Parts: sequence; structure tokens; C-alpha cells
Amino acid sequence: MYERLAVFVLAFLLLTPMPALAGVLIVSDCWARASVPGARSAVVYGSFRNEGKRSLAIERVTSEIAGRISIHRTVLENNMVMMSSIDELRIAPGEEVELEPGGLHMMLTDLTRELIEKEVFEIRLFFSDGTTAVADVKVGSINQITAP
Ligand SMILES: [Cu+2]
Repeated sequence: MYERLAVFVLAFLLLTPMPALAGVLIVSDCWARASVPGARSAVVYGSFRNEGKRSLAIERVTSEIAGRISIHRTVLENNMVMMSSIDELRIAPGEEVELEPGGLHMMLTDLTRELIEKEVFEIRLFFSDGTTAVADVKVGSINQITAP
């Protein structure tokens, strides 16, 4: 029995593309900037590709390092950069959505600690089809502008 379980777990690991596969949603290159000392919020970027046949939404995101995670979009109003939160991030079949500086991002607030360059932390994503996935977030420098 234990041997069988071990074989199953190994097969699962071998079949799972890195870093995270949730059914049909491929999550890759999640990253954040190191915290400015004293900061209580952070931003996470990454790529999300829907390889399934149905539209899928990221409805909720959690992490041990943040009290709350919201999905924000960036909008330009009267030459001012503003952020507003969206209820869910919907991804059409075959579509890839990039969360990147100046655009969509995940906003982490009430950080339980500062983010340190070169560390990796986890976020858990909850999808509209009831599945979840854990993705690794790599922390770059304070001035990072692309994935580290
Ligand atoms: Cu934001």
C-alpha cells in the first residue's frame, strides 16, 4: 500500500509542470519586489495561461505572509496612475494574462513580515471551477522591473 502510494506521488510529481498546474491553468514566473523597510504591502506579478476549453477565473488568492490579497488593475485618470480592484481575473480558453508593472497585479496588504530579496514564498490561488493551486513567488530586488 505504501509502495503504491509512493509510486503514485512520484508519477504525479513527474507529470506536474513547474511551477504550478491547476487543472488547466498554468501559472508561471510569479515574482515580487523586496520590501522597502517598514512597508506593509507588496505587489505580485506573474503569467496565467488557460489551456482548457472553458473560461476560468481566479476568484481568490491567499498567502501566509499577507492579511489580504486583492487583484488590481492600473488605470490612468487625468494623468494620475490609479489602482482599482477587480472581483475576479477571468481568463478565456487559450488566453494568457500577464500581471506586470503598470498593469494588472496582485496587491498584498497587511504583510506579516517584510519580503527579502532572493527568498521564495507561496500564494494559493482559488479558481472558479473549484480547484486551487499553490504557486511560488520569487522575490527580486527593491528595483526589480521584470521577473528575477
Ligand atoms: Cu494595487
